[in-house]
Amino acid sequence: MSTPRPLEGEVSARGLKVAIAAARFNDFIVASLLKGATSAWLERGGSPDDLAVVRVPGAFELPLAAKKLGASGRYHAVVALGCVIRGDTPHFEYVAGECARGLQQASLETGVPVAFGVLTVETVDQALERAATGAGNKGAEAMDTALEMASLLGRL
Ligand code: INI
Repeated sequence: MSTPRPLEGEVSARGLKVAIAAARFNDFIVASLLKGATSAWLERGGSPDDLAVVRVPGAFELPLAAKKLGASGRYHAVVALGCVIRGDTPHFEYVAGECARGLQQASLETGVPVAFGVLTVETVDQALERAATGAGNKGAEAMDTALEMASLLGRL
């Protein structure tokens, strides 16, 4: 007996509306994630008119914005972008942990995919590596994940 063909989503932005929620904290990194996510959106065939960008103060605020965007019914997916650097904050675990937990909760409660494009790193160098232009930009990867999940949910 042959293995059934897996049901998968397609990484295409055609016909989709997506919202990006991006933290302003550590904007020297988040701006590059935002650039990566926006470029990926356009490369995957998205229209600039169908991409919304919302800014929040820090990573801790991302879950509420993601939940509200998801619950609005206007978007097929949400991409959350931020950067939490351990060296910057003695409460790293709280900010990073609550951000991750809250984003997952927002996704599960709204049924809208929320991609986790939030860097949680030890050093600025690690953050710069993951926000560099081209392959490995975590903002671009988060956008691709959001598109794939939006497509998959439409097929389930
Ligand atoms: N927010 C971040 O996005 N990254 C950080 O590294 C960070 N540090 O270092 O504290 C950070 N703090 C702010 C936090 O997200 C909230 O905006 C703030 O606590 C107000 O609720």
